[in-house]
Amino acid sequence: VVTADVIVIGLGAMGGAAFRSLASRGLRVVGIEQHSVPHALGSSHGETRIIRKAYFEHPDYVPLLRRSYELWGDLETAIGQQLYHETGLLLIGPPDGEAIPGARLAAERHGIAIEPLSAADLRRRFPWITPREGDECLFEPEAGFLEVERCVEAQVRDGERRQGTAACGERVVEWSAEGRVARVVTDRGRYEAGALVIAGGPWASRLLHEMHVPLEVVRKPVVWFRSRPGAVAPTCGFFVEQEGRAFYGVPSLERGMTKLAEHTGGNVVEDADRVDRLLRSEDVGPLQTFAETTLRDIDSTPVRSAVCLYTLTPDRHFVIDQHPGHANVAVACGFSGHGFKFAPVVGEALADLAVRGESALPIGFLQNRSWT
Ligand code: PYC
Repeated sequence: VVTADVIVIGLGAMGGAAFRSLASRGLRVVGIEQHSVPHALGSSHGETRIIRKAYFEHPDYVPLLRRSYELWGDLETAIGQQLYHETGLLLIGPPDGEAIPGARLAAERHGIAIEPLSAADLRRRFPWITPREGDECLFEPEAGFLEVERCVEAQVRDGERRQGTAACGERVVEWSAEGRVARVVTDRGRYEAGALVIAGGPWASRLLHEMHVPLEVVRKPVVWFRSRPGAVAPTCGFFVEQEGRAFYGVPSLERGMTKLAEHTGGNVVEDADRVDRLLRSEDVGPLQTFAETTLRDIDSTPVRSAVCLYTLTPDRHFVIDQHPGHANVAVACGFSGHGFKFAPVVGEALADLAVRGESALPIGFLQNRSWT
């Protein structure tokens, strides 16, 4: 039996962050990952993830975002490399949609800089995007994107540098907790510790069935397109609501390329181990239509693609909590397609919950969730 102070199940974005946070507290931490670090089978791959602060989903996320920005910066300093690119973010949508009023509310409540842009401003500053008649537009300058795989990898490598042990290619068979002992059995070994963190991503339901969180995993294709020769390619991230759907894009690290995806919709995945990874015409069609109407200088031939997974809660808010039956087990799940940017602060909260049973971080609105 391998012993540790804390075991972390899952070394994706959230578990990897908890692993690093625990290791940086001088604790003996073992992280167990069924795949590799990083890998392309879950929710944290595809080159980039948007990060922003005028959080339309709910203003209560903003203090967590502020801490997350700090912690991403701390990780960049620790590894001596850039992970965050501050390109700014355009938010476009109807005035009575979810995104525009929600971002205004969060920005007002928390004093976040956002610039309303007129159609003329938009044409001048961002000529590559054409909003619909009647849409409003906000620009958030202190937003951008993170290099997703490099972030996942950096968290775990920095945790290892601080004496954490990562066990990759091991699948958890069962876990249990009793008093101040937590045990994990994998297909390759046995582990015992004082506390346990469970961050299973799209595999969370398998690990947390006693919690009865009604999680739904959906398949999310992301596709890279090139701008036409001589055209100005998108220079910043964008999130566009139209007709009850939402599309987003992020400039690729490869010049002239943009990643596009739909945030809404997605086919339900019954088994996260059996996901159709091939790009289908139904995946590309809505993105091409969006590009034809809104990003007219993009060539609609897909260049490359990936399939990611969202793990949705019914209200799309996260779960970050103690396990209801075990005080020394901390859990995080249901990041609902908008969690990556929070990874380091989620890791910090999970480490607090596992070790102390509480956290000073303002996560109350993501705890004791009820599903009736
Ligand atoms: O969290 O900003 C976000 C996001 C945009 C599209 C998908 N997630």
